[in-house]
Amino acid sequence: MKCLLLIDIQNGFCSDGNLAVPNGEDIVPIANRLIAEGKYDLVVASKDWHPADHGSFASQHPGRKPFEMGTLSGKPQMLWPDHCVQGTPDAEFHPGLNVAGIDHVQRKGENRDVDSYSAFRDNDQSALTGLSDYLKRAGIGTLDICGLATDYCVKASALDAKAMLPAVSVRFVADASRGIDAGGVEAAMKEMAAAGVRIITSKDVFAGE
Ligand code: VGL
Ligand code: ZN
Repeated sequence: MKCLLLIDIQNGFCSDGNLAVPNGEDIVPIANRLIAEGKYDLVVASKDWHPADHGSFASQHPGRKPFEMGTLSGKPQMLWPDHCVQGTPDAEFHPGLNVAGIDHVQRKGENRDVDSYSAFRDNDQSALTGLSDYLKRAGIGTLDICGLATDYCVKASALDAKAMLPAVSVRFVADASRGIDAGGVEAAMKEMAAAGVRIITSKDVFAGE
């Protein structure tokens, strides 16, 4: 069983989004090709899905600006612009994404007191989203992960997949992903590789690897 996990391919992380990832929308046609031609048994997509008063938003910390470090529930927290607020266009999937090809949507980031980069669990590693049980029940053997942003939610999801699904082969599809910061992307790739995540491209998938 092969599963494709698309991370946060939402308007908020594309150009004109509230937390735009440079050229984020460039991955949409690649994601669509993966959905259509990647021979996946299961396609799952996550959505960053924040309440309007989420504690990761700089707007909730008087005097603080986006992209400054702050604290949330006593832990260091990057303060973000308001993004992916539940029910707003910013939180919708990119309009070019083939949503009909998605079997299951996993929301995350709904608790205002903790951020949730990973599609599997909150950043404090306590509350689970339910995705690991869902994938275990589905009996998957290979999990290919891509999306936005490589240096935050994609990395966190890939590392959690390795930690929480030890029997599953986890791969990061590099050309189907974009990051917020170039240095952060390089560091994220090293961290994923060190944890046993295989770095591949969509070409490898189409070649049947
Ligand atoms: C993300 C920062 C804040 C992401 C989500 O999807 O990578 N990054 N919320
Ligand atoms: Zn977020």
